[in-house]
Amino acid sequence: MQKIQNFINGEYVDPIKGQYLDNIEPGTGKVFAQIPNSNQEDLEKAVEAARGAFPKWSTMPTEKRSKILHKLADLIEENLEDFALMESRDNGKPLWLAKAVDIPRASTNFRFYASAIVNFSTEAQVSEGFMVNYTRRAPIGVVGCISPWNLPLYLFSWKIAPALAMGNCVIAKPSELTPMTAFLLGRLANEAGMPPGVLNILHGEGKGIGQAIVEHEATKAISFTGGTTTGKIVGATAAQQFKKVSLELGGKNPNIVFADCDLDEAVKTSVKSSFTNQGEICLCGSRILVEDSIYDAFKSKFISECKKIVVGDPLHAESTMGALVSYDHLEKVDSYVQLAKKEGGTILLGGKKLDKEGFYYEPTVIEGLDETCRTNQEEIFGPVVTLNKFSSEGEAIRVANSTRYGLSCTIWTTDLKKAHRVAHSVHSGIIWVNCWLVRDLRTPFGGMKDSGIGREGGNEALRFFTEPQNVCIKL
Ligand code: TXE
Repeated sequence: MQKIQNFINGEYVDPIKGQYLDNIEPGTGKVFAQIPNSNQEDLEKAVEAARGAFPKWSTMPTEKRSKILHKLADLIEENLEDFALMESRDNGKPLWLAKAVDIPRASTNFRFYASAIVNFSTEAQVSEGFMVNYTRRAPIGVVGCISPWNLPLYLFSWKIAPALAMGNCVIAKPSELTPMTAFLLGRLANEAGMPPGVLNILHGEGKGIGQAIVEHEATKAISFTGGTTTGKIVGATAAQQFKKVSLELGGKNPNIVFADCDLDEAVKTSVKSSFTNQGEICLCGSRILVEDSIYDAFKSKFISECKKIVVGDPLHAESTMGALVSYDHLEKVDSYVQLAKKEGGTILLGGKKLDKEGFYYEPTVIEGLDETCRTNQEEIFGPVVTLNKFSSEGEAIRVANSTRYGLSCTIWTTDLKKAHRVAHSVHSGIIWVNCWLVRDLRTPFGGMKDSGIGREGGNEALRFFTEPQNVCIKL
């Protein structure tokens, strides 16, 4: 069985205390690797390495840093097969999905920020004849990046790429449920020419090493993606030391289908926005709101398309959906379906675990639930969606806004004015009109309300990883 290591100062090393956690393969339910359960001593080593690497890395010519990140992007592409297989076995997602989306997009993250950094410019304000102000955007120093299990390498790279591009040294922790692709990345960082200590990767439990990274006085900024409950703890901890913090948290995203939409397109994309990656994407549309005049038509088409989904072994090409990430998560998802029944919901499709080894759950569609019930309020983060009727634009907006979350929303309509009107009334950081999950990496990414604070993406991320300093010169 494979035993993975931490990556500190350009070397793979065992955890100092020699403690490990089992890593379970969701597709089989069996242990397939062991991962370090790192502690404070491992962190001190990583801090020492990162601090030592900072003076050189932060003053390296931008073009040179950019070249290293481009090379890292190339190497991920060259190792696509290995990365995709690891990601699929680690997370339970279909192998074809990891190959087509997760790993290529992780490579794109490095390539995007490698290019962005050479095009990045800071602000200057000139008051003619009086003064000139310019903003110096210096890298912060050592920063902490903590990522979740649903899109393991994609979200890991989404955080570390802008931090590194800006000249920071990183201490990163992938989720203990999906550590394998981050582990593979260390070797490629060395091959790409990244100096030792610039990127350090520690594995282990959130409450242990994750919390320690946030608490350590060396990490001056924390970029976190994960659950809202954990986000609260991370935010509160970071606030004690006035650290910069970016929190990308959960969602309970509305998918609003107006009667004047292109129904076939709305159905086709809604199947994807409900069940891609087993519904384990924070941007999935888990509450489908349909205008009453087309409710029955939408429902029958949607259900018949959902019936075509094949749940099965993530490594099999014909599986549309793989396994959920863990036994605990499977139980959590199932408990929400049981709750939905108690709350009066009707299960139109699915609603059961699969009778096989591994953590498989049927794609599940529920109707007949009030917007205030827990099933429609809490993030389930699995293959479970609710169908709900609305009778007016005002009602759709009110229901869309009725949760504590505000991450994303999709609007289906062919009426341009209505699309803008509704978009501007829904409290979500990301609005898609007649599409879903289409991303331009230059745009701000993040949520409102309990879905988080701060924005990632493009220049927002580059700016986050700097300490702005205004310099004023009197003329
Ligand atoms: O995430 P956690 P969990 C949601 C989803 C899911 C729920 C819980 O609803 O069911 O969150 O999932 C690290 N200090 N999302 O428990 O705990 C942890 O080790 C520092 C939405 O798996 O938030 C991991 O690396 N770090 C989400 C990361 O935080 C800590 C994606 C995320 O884990 C820590 C995943 C601490 N005190 C789950 N405790 C999204 N928005 O995409 C944990 N961690």
